[in-house]
Amino acid sequence: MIDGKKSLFSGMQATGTITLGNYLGALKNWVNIDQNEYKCFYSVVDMHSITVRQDPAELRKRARSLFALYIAAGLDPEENCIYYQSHVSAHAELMWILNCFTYMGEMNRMTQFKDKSKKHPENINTGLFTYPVLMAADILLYQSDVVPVGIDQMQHLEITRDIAERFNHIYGDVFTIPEAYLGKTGTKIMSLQEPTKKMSKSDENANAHILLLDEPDVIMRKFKKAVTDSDACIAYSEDKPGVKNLIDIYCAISGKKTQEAVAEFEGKGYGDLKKIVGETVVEELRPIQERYNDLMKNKDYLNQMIKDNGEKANYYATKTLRKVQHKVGFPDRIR
Ligand code: ATP
Ligand code: LTN
Repeated sequence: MIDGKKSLFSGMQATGTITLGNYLGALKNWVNIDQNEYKCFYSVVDMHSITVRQDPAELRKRARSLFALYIAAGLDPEENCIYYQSHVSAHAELMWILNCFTYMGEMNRMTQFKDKSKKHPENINTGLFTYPVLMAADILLYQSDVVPVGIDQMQHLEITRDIAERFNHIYGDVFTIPEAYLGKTGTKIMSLQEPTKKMSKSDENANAHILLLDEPDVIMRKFKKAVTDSDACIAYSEDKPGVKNLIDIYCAISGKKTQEAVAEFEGKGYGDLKKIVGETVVEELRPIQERYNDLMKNKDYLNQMIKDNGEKANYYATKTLRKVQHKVGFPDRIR
């Protein structure tokens, strides 16, 4: 709890322009969260990003772009604390302490580490290995009650709970034990080219994903090229992953139920389906893109939000950090 409200934390890496998958699986859910009920912290987790080699100028640009996209998608930066992880040094400091309460065996089991090591065999660094401990520090610093994440992050959330429980067991009630929050539109959005694989921003085939800043004609073209099957009948089934994915996207945006959408497409062909879904996506993203373009021009406003929210995040994070430092036996600061 923070200021009498439940505390909520989430973050996204600034490793590329976010996709429709990130938006429907994460960002859109965040926007629907009731701010009267939750005190929300949304971080651009740039410290996590350097577990994979990044071009410095590019990372800075992407981090700012993601910051603006959070706001453009509908998160009010006066109500939600939106900030850069690297501007709050408590994340790294708490991570060090938590490292000393995390076992090698636990980290060895993490599937994301195994996947990313395979993908980048030339750079299996210890940051990649201890990535989940930094994530635990993110969450625990803000005494988070809930953490909206996609299903792929559940393993990291469980380890966060284990670390927090271990710490509390030794030192008393220091950390809130967080719960995962799987949002309403939590469906996994799949690749448009290989619909059995998730849509991912790091996919090398640009036709496989819709980026949030793709132009309308690009979006329409990508949907036109989306892989379906040779059957020409619009049905919602696991045997038809391409069609199922298009229907899922349509429902996640329109709020319609699957059956309702299938009935609506009855008698129509795949060409119509792709066109309608493409148009729905274009219309959903249009206002976001417009707001994004305005924000990126409004440098002073964006800078002010970065500064104010960075200070706010620092205030809450430091409170927890000082408590933890005292508990483990670090000498208190002399005032
Ligand atoms: P990368 O391709 O770089 O591994 P990613 O696109 O998988 O990244 P992340 O930055 O790891 O994205 O994820 C940010 C958030 O978006 C997470 O909460 C994750 O669960 C969610 N997410 C990512 N991809 C999808 C998807 N295809 N469908 C639904 N949610 C997704
Ligand atoms: N690991 C997450 C990003 C992330 C996060 C967090 C999500 C970093 N810290 C804390 C929720 C809470 C990812 O790769 N999607």
